[in-house]
Amino acid sequence: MAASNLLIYLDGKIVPESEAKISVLDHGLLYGDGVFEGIRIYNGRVFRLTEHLVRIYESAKSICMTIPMSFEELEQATLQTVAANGLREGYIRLVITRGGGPLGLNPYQCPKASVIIIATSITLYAADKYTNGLTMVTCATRRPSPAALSPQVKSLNYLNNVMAKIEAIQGGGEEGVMLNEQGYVAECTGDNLFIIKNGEVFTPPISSGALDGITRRAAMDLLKEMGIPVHEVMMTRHDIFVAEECFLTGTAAEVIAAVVLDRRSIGNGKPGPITTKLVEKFKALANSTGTAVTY
Ligand code: PXG
Repeated sequence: MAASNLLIYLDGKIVPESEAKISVLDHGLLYGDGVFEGIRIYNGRVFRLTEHLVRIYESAKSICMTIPMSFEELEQATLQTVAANGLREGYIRLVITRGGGPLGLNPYQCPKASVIIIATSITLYAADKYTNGLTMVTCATRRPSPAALSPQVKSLNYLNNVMAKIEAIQGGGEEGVMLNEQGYVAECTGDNLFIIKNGEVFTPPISSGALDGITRRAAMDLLKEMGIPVHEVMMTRHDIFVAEECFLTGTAAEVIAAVVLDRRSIGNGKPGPITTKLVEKFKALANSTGTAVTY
């Protein structure tokens, strides 16, 4: 692998990537036992940092994992890692693994969780997709049932979503629509989904199995400011097929139009006016708010 100049936060120290190593006995690797967050940096500020930190502590609490740092310490470590890398635009990956321990599922045998902070860049879709919109494919792989694991836990086990992404790519698309066990639309593989019909906006409720996305919340706030009603309702693929516009939201994806689902054009097959306006508003918000980094 090519050497990088990345500086990584690992358990209290900021070290070069080549020195940022964790044990092969870490239960994050062995069992997907851990949690993560993806956060964006815009214009030297970390967007919605508090909301992301609240969510990672909630994910950890839900899986009985103690993050071995206070909220304020994790916040400072995140900001310091961004500053150490001199990043003014980019992406932060917080990863908390269960830590090393003997083989066997029992997490109580892992004395201490490990904290990893990576600050770098991420490109989910090619630049032209932000102009022309994404092609989506419905995936056979369903969102995990809440009876298996709460869809709100951003755990290190993202295999369902990886499988869905494979299906989307094999099906000739960039993004996959994931349904819940009942067949209602939940979200995409790493993004929340919205449609526009008769000038109003609709998105699956959290109870559909969608992640309570932080970009989703920001988009809903902006739409309300724009005077556009937003409804959280169960929807089927049919509702997407007959929508006027469709867009996706996510920290990595930002706000992006989706123009095809299962080879049917959505609306006229081009990013629509409400989506285009929302993309502008989101950029303005992201570039003017957030926790300032001290470089
Ligand atoms: N749904 C799922 C299943 C996600 O994992 C989102 C929606 C969007 O939520 P936010 O809060 O980001 O608006 C996510 C977000 C990565 C990566 O590689 C992370 C996500 C999705 C795709 C890639 O860091 N998580």
